[in-house]
Amino acid sequence: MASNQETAPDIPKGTGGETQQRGGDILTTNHGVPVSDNQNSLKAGPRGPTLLEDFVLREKIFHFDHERIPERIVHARGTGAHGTFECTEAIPELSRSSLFQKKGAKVPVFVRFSTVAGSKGSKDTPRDVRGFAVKFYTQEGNWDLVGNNIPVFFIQDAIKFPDLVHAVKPEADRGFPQAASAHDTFWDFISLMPESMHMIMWAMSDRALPRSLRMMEGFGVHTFRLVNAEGEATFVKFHWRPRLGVQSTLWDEAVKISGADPDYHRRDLFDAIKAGDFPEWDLGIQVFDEAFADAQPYDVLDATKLIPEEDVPLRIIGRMVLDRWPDNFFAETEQVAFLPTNIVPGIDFSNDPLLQGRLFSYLDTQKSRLGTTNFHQIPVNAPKCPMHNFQRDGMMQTMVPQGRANYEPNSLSEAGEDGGPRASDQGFVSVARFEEPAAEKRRVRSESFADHFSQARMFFASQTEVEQGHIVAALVFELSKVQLPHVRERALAQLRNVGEDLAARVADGLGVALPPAMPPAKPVLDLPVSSALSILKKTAPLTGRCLGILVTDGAEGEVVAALKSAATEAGASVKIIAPKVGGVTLKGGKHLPADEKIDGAPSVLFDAVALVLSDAGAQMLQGEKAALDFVSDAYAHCKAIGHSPGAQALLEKAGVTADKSVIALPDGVKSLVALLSSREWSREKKVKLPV
Ligand code: HDE
Repeated sequence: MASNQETAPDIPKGTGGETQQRGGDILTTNHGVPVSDNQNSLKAGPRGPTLLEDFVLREKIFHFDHERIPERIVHARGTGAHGTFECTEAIPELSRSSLFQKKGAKVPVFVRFSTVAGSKGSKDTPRDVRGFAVKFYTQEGNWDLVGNNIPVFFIQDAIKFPDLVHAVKPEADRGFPQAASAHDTFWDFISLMPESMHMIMWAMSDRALPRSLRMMEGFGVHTFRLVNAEGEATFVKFHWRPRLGVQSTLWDEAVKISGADPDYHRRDLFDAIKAGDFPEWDLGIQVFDEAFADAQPYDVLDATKLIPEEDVPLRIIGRMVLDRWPDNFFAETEQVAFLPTNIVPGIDFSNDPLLQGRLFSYLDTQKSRLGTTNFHQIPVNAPKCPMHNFQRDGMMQTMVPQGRANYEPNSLSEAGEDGGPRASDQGFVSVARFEEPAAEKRRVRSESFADHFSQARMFFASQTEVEQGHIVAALVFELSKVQLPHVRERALAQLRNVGEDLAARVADGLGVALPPAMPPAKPVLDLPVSSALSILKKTAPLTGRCLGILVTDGAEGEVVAALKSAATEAGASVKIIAPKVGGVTLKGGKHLPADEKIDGAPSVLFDAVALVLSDAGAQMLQGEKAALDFVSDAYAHCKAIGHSPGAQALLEKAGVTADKSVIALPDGVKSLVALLSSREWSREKKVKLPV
């Protein structure tokens, strides 16, 4: 086949992934012209006007003026990483996907985590659902599992999505609040949509306040299908399980983190990958058939429902490791385009009406956001397997198709030569299935979607007392921000269907009377509790946690060293915080450099703290608000506090009273580290945190 490539070998072929700058030491314009001066524009004389002729200046400013692209309508704020997915259990009997044929087989992935409601520049730690989107670059094309960290959703039908998003985003007339659901329009909409109540329970729970992106579960949410080589299909739900366990912050902590470090989650992910502590998740599936689906009191096509793990246990079939930070945030994390329509042979959709709507939305939105139908050529979006078709031209076309025929069928030559590619019997085939042949074409919601409260009640009942307290506090906080009394009342009326006790506690927290219940469309069932829905009923390892050690001049170096080595041994990290970032002089004269200055690293950034202070240092810190806040917040947030004898007076001034998580050092070094992933919940009764 004749090609220009033979005569000009250094021209990039433009297959996506080869569109890097070509290097060289000399600065050039976008068109390769060497630039002689990058400091001064071209002027008519040293103090004269700038000349229109200055193509170097104009090109530079022109390009800069257009650097931004529209942010995502939802999930605008996010961060991503590259990694690998490995099949740990082959499931050819369930799926013919090349991903799952051989234990040990690996493919590259790109993952983007996000918040939903806030703009691109909002904070990392609002109360919000988190996006958990994974692009698998398989040998048969890209599969995107575009999920969330919560297994259910607010609405059942895609037609309500624009309303939901309008309601939660900043209010139309005033343009605020940013990244917050605690306002009238959100609760107005939600309280008129009883189907959202299950998701509201999750969104008001600690799940919406993850401690780290590395400590979140992920869910495909919808029911999908797995299809084997014989064309036999089963239903499936996808789950990601973090090896670091699930962990959350407290609300008061999340609020303070957003001030101390609005980039808390992306920094945490970046630091972990940079340190070689690569986050890992197991991929689990819940597989079930139509008979199981038909026997449940809910519809598996309804995205406001989950399948309790007690009913269909998780089967772990893979492992994902994130081990490479993107080279460029914009090129990769911002331009990555996830599409639920990116599906591969061996996996298929279900009729979930929310999923069906998404199958339109994502492709459509990319044209607005990335500006061209050729967004699939951007390296992060391009498949890493052969890709060949007759789609042609369009804005920003970077491929240079070869050959004469750009249509099919054609008879110019055999497939693969000038005549181009042909469909194959190995290609994607949708599951063949009769779709209720007698059904009328109607705008309708299935009767099987009508129970809006039973699983919401199950979720609340499945939480520990502490977690239930957090849900109540979150509802009280959110509804206290609602200014329209009728909206607040309607929300309370809906909550009565979830639980009388829950609604009464929220009404009490608000200081308002409980309104009459809103009659549910269907009787609310008392389903068995599902312990898998609670965070605190699961154990969390120490790995990935961070100990903050506050030091002053004259501190005992051996204690700091012992803490460091115990933490490192447990897989945790350590940060040294000092009155000045230059560090301290330890007892004995050795210098200890600090990572942070005390008011730059409040204790909300750490999982537990140690106060290794000299008597004089502790005395001095008693007069510093930042030091008192450091200690009193660690205490109020139920974190373990280790302290050297010198710190006693500071503890007292900060209001700390003894309990088993206030630990004397140096004896308690190991005990302190052992508490890095747990909290002293008994303090919640002593310290009334603001809600
Ligand atoms: Fe999305 N969603 N969504 N969504 N979604 C987008 O696509 C949409 C839904 C999710 O990191 C948008 O590329 C509709 C459920 C994630 O780039 C948009 C409906 C779930 C991300 C869109 C839903 C999600 C998005 C905005 C209801 C969990 C971020 C930009 C039918 C299973 C992906 C974009 C990333 C992003 C539409 C509901 C997850 C507008 C219409 C349910 C993780 O197309």
